[in-house]
Amino acid sequence: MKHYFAVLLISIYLAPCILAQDTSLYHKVSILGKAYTKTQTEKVEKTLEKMITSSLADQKCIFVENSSARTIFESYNPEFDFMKSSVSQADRKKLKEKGIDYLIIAGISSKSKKYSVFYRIMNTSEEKKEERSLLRSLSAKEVRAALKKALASTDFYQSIAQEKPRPILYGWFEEELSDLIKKGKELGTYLRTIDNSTMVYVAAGPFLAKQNEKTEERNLPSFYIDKYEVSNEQYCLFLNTTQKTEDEKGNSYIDFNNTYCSIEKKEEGYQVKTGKEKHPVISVSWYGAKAYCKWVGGNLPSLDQWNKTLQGGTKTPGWTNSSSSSSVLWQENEEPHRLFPWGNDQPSSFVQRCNYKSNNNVDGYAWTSPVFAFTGIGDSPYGCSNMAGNVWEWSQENFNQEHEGTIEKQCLGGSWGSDVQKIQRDFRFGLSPHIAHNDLGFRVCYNLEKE
Ligand SMILES: [Ca+2]
Ligand SMILES: [Ca+2]
Repeated sequence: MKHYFAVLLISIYLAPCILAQDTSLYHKVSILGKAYTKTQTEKVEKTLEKMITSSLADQKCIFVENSSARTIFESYNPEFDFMKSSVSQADRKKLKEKGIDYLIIAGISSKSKKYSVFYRIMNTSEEKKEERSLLRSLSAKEVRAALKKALASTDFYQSIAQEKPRPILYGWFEEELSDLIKKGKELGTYLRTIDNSTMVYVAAGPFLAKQNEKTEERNLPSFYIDKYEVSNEQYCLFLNTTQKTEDEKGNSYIDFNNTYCSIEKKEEGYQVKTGKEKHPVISVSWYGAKAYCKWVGGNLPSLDQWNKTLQGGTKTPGWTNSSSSSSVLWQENEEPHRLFPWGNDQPSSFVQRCNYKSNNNVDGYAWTSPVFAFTGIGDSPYGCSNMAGNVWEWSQENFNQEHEGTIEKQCLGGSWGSDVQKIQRDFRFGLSPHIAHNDLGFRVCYNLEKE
């Protein structure tokens, strides 16, 4: 997971904006893939600042990173909510009143681990809500060229040589952490900042996979996977940020007409129906699930990733024998081919462990439950919740069956409407990627070692 970003890449995060001051830009630059010190990043920052201010002359502008800085930005600027690709007229007006002429949205977009830097420069006087005012768009190539020039100066390299690199940060399993993921507060949890998602870590190593009715040991590289199904609240953030409800081929992401869909379009943007914020998003097509994953830089889980997360590897995290503070120890997996995330016990042997079609709704839910409702009690060995029940989940695995010209995708894990057979590990079925159901959602898998 170390230093695989071969080229010079930048990410811009918003620093506290002091709008009242008359200086132009407030931002912080970090170069991914290399541990740079604060002083080093400030040098790069200055270069960028010069480059952009020179293109905008004297006009006042502020920097906004378009995704992961949302929380940071809003905590400093609670009166604004413009962390969307499209900025509302009301927010532009507020900015204009503060004397801000331009809003610069900057960030990195990633596709198959190839990152590009983008800028959008928006005129706050622009009155149309939907239309972006692109005064100038800088390509990654232009930005890199400018940075390269700055970095080539002797001064810069001399100062780098004198400074110590930033210490490398480690996760709960002593794996090296990337800049994109933070260690969470709870033992074994991680935070993906862009959508505030909690993840768990599945370490590299063997697990038991089923192949043609035989069981074989198979290795997988390490990955992170969402602890919970993606919620309505998170999907709503995605819709409001990207302002897209279909991909470039016109494949729809979400079926708002489905009676059970808990996200609706209002004049001020997409909103979750009250009380459904923490419930899993449903009525999403495979395309809609995939687009969300792409937005956060991840992917849907493969069948192997799903099964390993569900049943554990040949070793599993020994939560109880771990010292509560620093890292997690390992132990033998006593049920390496288990039927349910928690083991081979039926879901209601002693306690209710998940949301499925239980007799008389004894699990407490006739329909979806909040994504964290069975945390702990129904978790997989790695701490992943709802891998049995609540909603079926889209995977990236094909079902090898054509349906109106498209290949079906496998749906995993069962739902609130599934009986006990259908929430077991090996029960799965295929659906056309266009389909959106009221018991079908997804979660994100985040493989940092691929490619
Ligand atoms: Ca139920
Ligand atoms: Ca599920």
